[in-house]
Amino acid sequence: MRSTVYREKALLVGILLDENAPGARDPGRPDPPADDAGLPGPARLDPLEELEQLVTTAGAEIRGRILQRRRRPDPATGVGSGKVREIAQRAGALGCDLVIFDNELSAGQVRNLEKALDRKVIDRTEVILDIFATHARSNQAKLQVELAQLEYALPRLRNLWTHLGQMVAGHGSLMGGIGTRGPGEQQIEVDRRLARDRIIDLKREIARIEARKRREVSARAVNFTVALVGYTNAGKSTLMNALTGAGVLVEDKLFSTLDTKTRAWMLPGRQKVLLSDTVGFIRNLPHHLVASFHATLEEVREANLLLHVVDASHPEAVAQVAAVRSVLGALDCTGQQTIGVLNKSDRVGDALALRVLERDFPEAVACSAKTGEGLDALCAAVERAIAGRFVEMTLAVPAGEGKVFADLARFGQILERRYDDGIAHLRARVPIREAGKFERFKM
Ligand SMILES: Nc1nc2c(ncn2[C@@H]2O[C@H](COP(=O)(O)OP(=O)(O)OP(=O)(O)O)[C@@H](O)[C@H]2O)c(=O)[nH]1
Ligand SMILES: [Mg+2]
Repeated sequence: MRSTVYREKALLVGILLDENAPGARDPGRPDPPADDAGLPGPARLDPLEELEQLVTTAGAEIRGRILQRRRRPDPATGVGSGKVREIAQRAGALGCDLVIFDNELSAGQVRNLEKALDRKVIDRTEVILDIFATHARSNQAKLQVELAQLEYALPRLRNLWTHLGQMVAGHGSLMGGIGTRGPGEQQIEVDRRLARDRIIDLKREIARIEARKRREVSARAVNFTVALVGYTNAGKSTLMNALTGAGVLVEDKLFSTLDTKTRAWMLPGRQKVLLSDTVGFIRNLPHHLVASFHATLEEVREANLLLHVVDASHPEAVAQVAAVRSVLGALDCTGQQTIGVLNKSDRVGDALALRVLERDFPEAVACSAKTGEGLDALCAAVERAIAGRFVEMTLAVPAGEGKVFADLARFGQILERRYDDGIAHLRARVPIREAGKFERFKM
């Protein structure tokens, strides 16, 4: 699919929802000053910073920004008619061909805004989809992004065409308009049918990949598996490289990694585990993306242990932790054992900030993937987590019990073996979870 915001000149708009702000029902009170500089309220973090990063990553040039506090979004345009006029004016003066809203817009709001502003209007979700589309390398990632984009676009097709129909009708050059089946209306039907057919094909193809992936992941079940999860740009790939020498791409950009990479990781105690680096999360990750990246996230769902990597130097670290936990919840990964990794400790000037995070993650380890500081403590925490998951058992297994030997090979590790009169006397390390399978052979 095309790259929506490539090198376009963008004006960013954010609506801050605030109980005390003058809202649509309070027309008597004047709006606060137009720009962020004049925002009332306590000193706060820049609310458009993340959108700026997303838009820059997507390749557009940011020419200006507008913030508005409101009690609730205006149903028609999000910002209300006065602000729409101001946006039109600013966009014109700054030569912007694109207006990007930080807030999710409904199809109707996009239609109204495009009509009023006479410019392309997109929301944060579309920017994220766009970045995913440009960063997708593998066939799997490309198919998943295309599916998410089509599902996002499908309900908007009608509106786009109705909108164009109205614009043309407004200029008197074409019949049609609301409620008539003009050429636009027929075109929508064709487009929608094509989109739906493609969605069915994509889902089928992705399901095939997912089944293959599941086989691959379960074939690796003999190994202890660890997955890196975390907010985008937290340093997951840097950590993967530091721990395994994997040579994974690291960039100061959002969503550098879209495909899962798995590498062997030799712990200091000579135990080999598998470490997976995977796609980063973000607040309000478009749900179409979460759904279509199910296959990519198979490693996360199946991992024996998660390392939740946090950029501890980020002013929004606590909110980012909450956002990651919410995506993990959507993926059914909440029950998994997790170690918090407070990364970028080399950049944390404020020790208090680390303590706040540590309160959130009682067993967290502070480290720096960049300088290597604290990585030995991280390895030790992982080794402890593994040790806590296994028990040593002494077993006496009759030689004919083929299934027991197969289960031991699959789930555990045989440490000692001695045969005596058709009975195998074994000392084995097995996961606590699987210990029940061997209970009746216990000595
Ligand atoms: N100062 C400092 N910078 C770090 C550290 N770890 C990672 N970085 C930087 O943070 C940026 C993002 O790192 P990545 O490893 O690509 O982050 P990621 O979590 O894999 O990001 P995505 O794949 O985009 O989700 C890069 O510029 C890294 O150099 C660290 O411990 N200290
Ligand atoms: Mg990465």
